[in-house]
Amino acid sequence: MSPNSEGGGGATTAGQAPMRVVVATGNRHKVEEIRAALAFTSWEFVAAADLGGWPEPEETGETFEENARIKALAASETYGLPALADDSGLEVDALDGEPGVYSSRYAGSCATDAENNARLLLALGDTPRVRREARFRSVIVLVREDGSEVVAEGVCEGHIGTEPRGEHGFGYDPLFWPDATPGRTMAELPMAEKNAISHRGAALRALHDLLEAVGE
Ligand code: ITT
Repeated sequence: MSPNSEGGGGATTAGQAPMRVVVATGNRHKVEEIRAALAFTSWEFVAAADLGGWPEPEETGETFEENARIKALAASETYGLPALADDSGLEVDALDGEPGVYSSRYAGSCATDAENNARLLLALGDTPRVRREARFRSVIVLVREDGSEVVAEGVCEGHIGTEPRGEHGFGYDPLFWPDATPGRTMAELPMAEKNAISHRGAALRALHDLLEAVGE
């Protein structure tokens, strides 16, 4: 079944209990996007924060994949369930790929989205439009109950604007103009539209395809 086809049940065969998966994140926006992007499957996503005792592991990795693995393993060990983690961020060409894995902490360890966005605008200064190319990247790690892993990645190309626009989404969405939606920032896209073109949506579809290819 194609990930976009209707009818659900792509992850389990008819009659089986839905696969319960812990989403290893403290970011509620991610949980909502993941639920919406994979709503066509019969998977049931439970937010780690809702189960209590989420350890919020330190993200000591140097890559998105390493950090996603740290979070997914922590959740699967804590809750004894399959666990899915997203590690993601913004790579700006004119800043040599920054903020990258430090996206959530760009303006400091407890920085708000608004503070991170302000720091990004400051770092780019009057850099002209042609040099404001950037991409969001998401790496998803699923740790199954038997400890085996599936890794998937997605990117979304675009550029950084000069002032925030839009109310949807989170993080750098108000500053990011996806190539796929000319005239609108990511924060001007309702969730379904964002998921259709976003890095996280692409990574989740790739994950689903990988599982489907092995009959799961
Ligand atoms: P968890 O680690 O608990 O999942 P987090 O928000 O800290 O939550 P990351 O460590 O993966 O997640 O950092 C991702 C940061 O990258 C996020 O805080 C945003 O600043 C940015 N980011 C990632 N995906 C984004 C998106 O879809 N829209 C806007 N900004 C995004």
